[in-house]
Formats: sequence, structure tokens, C-alpha cells
Amino acid sequence: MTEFFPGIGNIPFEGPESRNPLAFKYYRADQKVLGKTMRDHLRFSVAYWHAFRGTGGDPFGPGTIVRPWEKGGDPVEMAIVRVRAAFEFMRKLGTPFYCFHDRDIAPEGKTLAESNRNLDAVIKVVKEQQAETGIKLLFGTANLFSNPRYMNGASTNPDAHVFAFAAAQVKKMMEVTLELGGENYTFWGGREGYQTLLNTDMRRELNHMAKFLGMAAAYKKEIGYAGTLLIEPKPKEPTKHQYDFDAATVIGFLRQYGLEREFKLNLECNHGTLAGHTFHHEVELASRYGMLGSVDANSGDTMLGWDTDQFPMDVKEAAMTMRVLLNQGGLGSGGFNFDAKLRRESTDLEDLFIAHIGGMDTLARGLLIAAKIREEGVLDSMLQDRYSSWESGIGVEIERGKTDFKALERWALAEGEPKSLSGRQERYENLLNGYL
Ligand code: XLS
Ligand code: CA
Ligand code: CA
Repeated sequence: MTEFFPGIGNIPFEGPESRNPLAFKYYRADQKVLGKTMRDHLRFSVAYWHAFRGTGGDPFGPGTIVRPWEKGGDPVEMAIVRVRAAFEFMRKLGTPFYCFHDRDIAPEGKTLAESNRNLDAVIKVVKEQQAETGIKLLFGTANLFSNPRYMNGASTNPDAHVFAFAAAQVKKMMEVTLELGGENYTFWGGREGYQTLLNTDMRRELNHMAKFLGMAAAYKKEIGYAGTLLIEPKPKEPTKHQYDFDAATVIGFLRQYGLEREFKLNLECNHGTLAGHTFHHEVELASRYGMLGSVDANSGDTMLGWDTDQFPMDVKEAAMTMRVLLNQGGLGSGGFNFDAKLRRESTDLEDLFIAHIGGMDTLARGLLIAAKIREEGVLDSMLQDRYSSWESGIGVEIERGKTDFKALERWALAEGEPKSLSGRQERYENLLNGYL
């Protein structure tokens, strides 16, 4: 059996004092945090498209990352070799999940039928590898954005032919996801958006997108797929305005079309920040509406206005996100998928391990911090206290809908001016910093 990562064994846990780049400092899969192992809290996943198809290419130059197993030749055979390399990597890293698009795991053929055959041939090996390693599919997804046929969108394409083609591609990929026991199926609206409203019938396109998603929900039932359907928001790139702008927009869209019970959200950190939000804003909003399904864990660069898909390294942001996760009682069938790529300059094979180790440690550290905050309860009781006026008297009457404007006017006239209540932001911030 070929070894693709010779010299690198299973990544051990060595603790925060370790300076070994190929060891975990915080992530210890079996360690229990609030009664659950880190493995089960975090459900880490590797993104096939970055980890095994990323080459470091950018608009100014070609790829710089060359893997020793990428020898060319028959594209299906090459895809199968790559699958073996990926499973060795994930087994050694210790991630329980992975994700892929149809077109990054198997090559697209000249016709849809040939593409489907290619996919079937590769999936056969993927299935064997899953059984051998116990590594599972977090989500399957279809690439509806790379092929030029999708340049004007897939389900929002002005051409119905393209809509039908995209539907056929998603149908197949949903079947593959079912066959592999994938726990979720993700829709990221690749080119579902517009470059100019001059050539765009926006409402019609949105109606079409809803039709498409409705058909997917119906097909899920038809084939008996029990996983969760996820939508991944992003505000821009590749189109100037993506329809799935952010969590709030997608929730509103789903409700408009009566689809809110069929889908949850897969939130990506870098997409949240591109939309002008912190990531924890996005997860908090989705979670409080019962719509948080899964996370694409990465980060952007505050100095850059595009999707840099870097590994998550911000411990404070991780802690804020993990607070939401703990409040929600876990991600259910979701997980933390490293939709993150190596920098173009990070060309060593071991960089792939080191990058994932860093991301896993950052999120594990965030989890430990969030658990400590929760256990001590100081922050939560400060928050509770801030809203205490809603626990009795007029607050309860308002929340229960037992009052109206006339009654509130009488009450305000009798009670006079409210007292000034400090927001105490600095106190909250100092408290959080104390846990880091
Ligand atoms: C692109 C998206 C994409 C989705 C899956 O920006 O992050 O990779 O996660 O199609
Ligand atoms: Ca993503
Ligand atoms: Ca991204």
C-alpha cells in the first residue's frame, strides 16, 4: 500500500506547552467538556476541495502547491488515488468527517451521463475507504458554479435549460450523499445572484431558486434521505450581489416561500465577515431562530475585501461562537468543516496537517473557554440581570401581550422617567478577556 504522508503518524495530543508543530495543544478528542467529548462537540470535517484540489492558484499566477501523488494520467484513476491520499490524511489527523463537491472528487465528463459514471466509479472507492476508516461524510454538495454553463447562475439562470441541467446534477449528488450516509446536503448559491439589475429579473430569479429548493426538499422525501438540507449564505463573490446574502436574508427568503422547515443554515465565518457581520452574530442569529445547522470554519483577513478562506486562528471569536454552540446544545447533524485553504506560499506537504491542527486547536480552545464561562455563570447572570425588568410587572405584561398603547401610556405617566441603566460593555469585555 502506498503511503502518501510518509514520516507523519497519527497526530498526538501533547498539551499547551508542546512546541511540536505536528501535535495538538488543546484538541483532545476523548476529553469530556460539559459531559460530552470534544470529538462529539466539534465534529471536525476536512473540505476536500481545498485540502485535495487546492493548488494555490490565484488570479495573478498558477498553482504553487504540487502533491507527489498528482501524476496526471487517466482522470478517474487519478481521482481514486487522491481519495486514498485524502483518507490517509484524515485518519492521521483524526477528523471524523469530510465534505466534497461532485466535481472535486470525480472529474466532469463530456456529457452528464459520463460525469455520473465517473462519479459512481470514484464513489465506490470512497465507500470502501469510509468503511475501512470509520470517517463519515458531513455533507455532500454539487458544484453548480465552475463549469461555464453556469456563468449566469444555476437555478437562477435566465435559461430554463440550465435550470434543468442543474436539477439533474443535484438529483445525482443527493443520491450519492444518501448512498454514502452523508449527514447533510449543502446548497451554496455559487453564481445565484447578479452583476447588474439592468439585465436581471430579480423576483423571477428568486422564484426559480425557491422552486429549485422546493424540488430538492421533495426529492429528499422521495428517496428517503433523512439528513439535513443546508443553505450556505454569502453576500458577494463571484457575483456582485449573491441572493443568499447572510443568515437573516436566507431565513427571510425561506419563510417567504414556505421552505423554513425544510432547510437549516451552513454558516461560513468568512462569508459572515464579508457581509459586514462578526461570525458570532451570524451563528447567534441563526441559532436563536432554530436555523443553525452547521459551520464552515475559516476566517477572512480584516484588511481584504474578499473570501480568503484562511484557517480559523482567532481564539476570542472561537469562544464567542462556541458559546452559541453550547447554548444551542450542539450542532445536531452538523459539524465544523474546515472550508479553509493553505496560503499560496505554504507549499510543504506537512503544512496541510499543521494548518488543520491550528484550526482544530483554536476551536477546541474556544470550546474550553466557552465551557468555563458557562460553568462559572458570571457573564450569563450579568446578562440575565440586564433584562430583569422583563421578569415581573409591566415587562411580563408586555411580553405576554396583556397590555396595549393606552395602558402603557397610563403606566408611563404614573411612573415617570426610567432610570439610566449602564450597558457596562467594558465590564463584559474585560470579563471575556479574563478567560482567554
Ligand atoms: C464558496 C463556498 C463553497 C461552499 C460549498 O465560497 O464556501 O466552498 O462551502 O459549495
Ligand atoms: Ca463554505
Ligand atoms: Ca468561502
